[in-house]
Amino acid sequence: MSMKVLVLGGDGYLGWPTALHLSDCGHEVAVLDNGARRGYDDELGVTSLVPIRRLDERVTAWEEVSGAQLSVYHGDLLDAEYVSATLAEFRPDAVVHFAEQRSAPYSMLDRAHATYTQHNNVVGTLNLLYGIAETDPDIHLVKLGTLGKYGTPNIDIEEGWLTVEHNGRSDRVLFPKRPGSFYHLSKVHDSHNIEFACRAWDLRATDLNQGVVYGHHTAQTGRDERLATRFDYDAVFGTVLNRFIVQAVLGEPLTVYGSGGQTRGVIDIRDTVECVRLAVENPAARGEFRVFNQLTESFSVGELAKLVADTHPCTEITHLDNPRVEADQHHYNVVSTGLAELGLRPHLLADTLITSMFELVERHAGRVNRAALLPATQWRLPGR
Ligand code: NAD
Ligand code: USQ
Repeated sequence: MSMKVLVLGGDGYLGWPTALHLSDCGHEVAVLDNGARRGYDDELGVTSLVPIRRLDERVTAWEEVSGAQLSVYHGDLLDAEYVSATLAEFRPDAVVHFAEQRSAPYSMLDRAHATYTQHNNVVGTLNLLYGIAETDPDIHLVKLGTLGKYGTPNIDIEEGWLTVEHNGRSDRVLFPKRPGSFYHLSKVHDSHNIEFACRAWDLRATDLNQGVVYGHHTAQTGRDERLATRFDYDAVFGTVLNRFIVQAVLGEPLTVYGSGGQTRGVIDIRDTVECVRLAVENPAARGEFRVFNQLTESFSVGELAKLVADTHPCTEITHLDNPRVEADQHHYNVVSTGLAELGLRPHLLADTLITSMFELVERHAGRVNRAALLPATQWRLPGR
């Protein structure tokens, strides 16, 4: 059944391919973005490794390639009236919310970047919750969360909820969170606000606690170079496996922070877009705050570096003093059954994917700003 889906953050790394995937599956899709991500590039003096077109050019290209139209909204989630007016005009069945500042190092640059991140993310999501409640509480909110909300507790990580027994009584509570940056904390605050809105206003929401994403092409973005999504490699916005692949191709050492024992859940971008489709097409019930852990495998950072080095000849691995505050020896076992039960068939990390990404990076290597590869953000305050 075709649904109307509004994709917030639809100009970003994940939002754009997700919009195309949903459109390709027959849904009527609109994208909303305020262009903030392109602004961070200007601020940091970097660009996407792969050239990306303006949002309106991308939309025209998709129409030429697929025959399907996408509606575009240029606007900011911080503008509550704009958010409500957009919801009232487009009348979505589902809203997929990617539109946040998503870099942990960016949020840790200084006080201004920490407060920007939490204000943008938490207030944007609150505006959206009010907009949905006032326009049509039946709209399903599919919210991109992050696996890093949980941190690395010394117990198995359940799918959002935990049954606790205490002094002879028992309750089902949100799983405790101990995240590792002001960005990750903004996602915790979002989750609490959304869970409360589901209880208080009978909204329906799915929180997708996604691991670190890798990869670039999806079935749709690969159909025309004008449909390419962005690819970040710098130390602020680049995610770890994508960065290691760029470093290997450039002949730079792979920058493992600390011992490399820190373990993270990961997911291929082709599975990200599919997970969102599964969540959209199988909505949460009214009043339900549903949580899925969105990862397909787990690796330590050291294992990821070794995988890349074993695939690319003459690659060195270096261990830098860890600029972050995070455990590098810890228990890590994450439950993730919800999306598999809805039918997810994951793409597991393979040499062939890594090799295909070497080719992609080689084609665009001249665009890399090498100085941006090394981490400049320290989690600890100066002098401490
Ligand atoms: P991205 O920065 O490439 O895309 C986010 C988009 O949202 C950008 O285009 C930006 O301009 C837009 N945006 C930001 N604030 C906005 C606002 N106030 N109003 C309107 N638009 C706004 O990020 P991404 O990698 O595509 O990530 C998307 C979401 O997925 C984020 O919420 C992120 O936390 C989550 N996530 C990403 C990863 C990953 O590895 N990339 C992993 C887990 C979760
Ligand atoms: N790391 C290195 N070397 C590098 C880069 C990173 O050792 O050159 C390590 C980091 O210390 C960290 C791990 O790799 O332990 C992952 O770092 P990352 O930058 O790939 O990912 P992170 O900061 O956690 O953030 C990314 C996305 C974010 C998303 C999160 C999912 O930017 O939007 O929420 O992945 S998760 O990690 O599950 O929270």
